[in-house]
Amino acid sequence: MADGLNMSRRIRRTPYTDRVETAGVKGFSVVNHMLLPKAYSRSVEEDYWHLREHVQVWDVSCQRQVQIQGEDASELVQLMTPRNLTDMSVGECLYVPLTDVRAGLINDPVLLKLSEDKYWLSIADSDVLLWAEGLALGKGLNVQLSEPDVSPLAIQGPKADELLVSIFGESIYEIGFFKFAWVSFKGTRQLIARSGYSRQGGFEIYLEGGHLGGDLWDMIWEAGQEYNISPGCPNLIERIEGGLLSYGNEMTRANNPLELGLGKYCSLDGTVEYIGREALENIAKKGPDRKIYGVLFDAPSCPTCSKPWQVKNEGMVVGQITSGIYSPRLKKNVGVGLIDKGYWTVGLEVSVTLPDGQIRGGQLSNLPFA
Ligand code: THG
Repeated sequence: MADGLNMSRRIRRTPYTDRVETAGVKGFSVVNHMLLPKAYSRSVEEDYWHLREHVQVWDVSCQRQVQIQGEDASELVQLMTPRNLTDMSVGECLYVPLTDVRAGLINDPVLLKLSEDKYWLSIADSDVLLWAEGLALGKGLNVQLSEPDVSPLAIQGPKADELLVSIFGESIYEIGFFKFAWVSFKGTRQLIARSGYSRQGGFEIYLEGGHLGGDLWDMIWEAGQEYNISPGCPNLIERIEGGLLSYGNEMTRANNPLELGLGKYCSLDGTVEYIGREALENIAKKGPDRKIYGVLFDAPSCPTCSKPWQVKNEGMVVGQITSGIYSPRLKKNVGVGLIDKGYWTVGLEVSVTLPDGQIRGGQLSNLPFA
């Protein structure tokens, strides 16, 4: 299959793309109509080990912000998610499923509360701004919606704390998980959160002002030399092992939050009103028809999963894998996907059918993988 990406203006560059190219990027994906680096000179496996030991800088500008500001901002944000936001404080980040009227998933962003009347939804790959515009219009809400000039740069890995302390000082240590604070950079105030799309710890700097992108990258890069920094990107092995879901892969609007294990982020007792509440409560009453599981299956390494792979038990199709890759740590392939009701047993013997027809033996596993 051809993998080349023909660039055009419609595939937006980021404030860091020039640096990413200098750093030797080998390929991109497109998320939110924007470039996401997918590989540098080293293999995914080498990057995986490096991420677990050192520190990496990731251009995740494609995590665009949908800014919701105004008198009715809190009302609109609550309308968009089943997660109860009543007690959310300024300075907090929350992972929030967004649902449509059938409780299908629209997106699974990180929500940031900047002030009592200002929020950012840091989105995965779908056009949330248009959905929000439509809701605001239809409900007659007093909000201003925009995609501000904000481009997250992630610093991930066990040495991220030390690296950022060396730049911004000891106050970095005080930022709690999924909390944010402000740092000064070149005379501007920038938001920094302890978050990111890995389980290795780290931060995301939500750079406001794209013209500062090159300078921010350079500063992190230079200070990072002491910590064996590398350019990187969300790592598929690490993400699957860590049970981090990917919108468009593990979920689309055909899926609801309960089957994806996001029930802990859903209010189901009627205390808050949101789009899709009735549908979600009905699914909860009945129980979901399928549930997300890990699948650990035999080597050698599987190809890229661009079309779901059937998972069978005793010859019966019981689910499908939507992302998979070889784990050099577990010495098996790790996959993730939805499994039908009746087969929800960790350790259940299954087989996975790869695109070339090969059948590999495996077992259902909990997420994250041990
Ligand atoms: N960071 C930011 N924006 C993002 C992502 C990110 N937007 C797109 C995508 N990633 C959204 N998906 C996720 C999925 C999981 C998590 C974050 C974003 C995550 N969840 C924690 C967990 O599952 O343990 C914490 C959840 C919580 O306590 O609220 O980290 O990575 N800016």
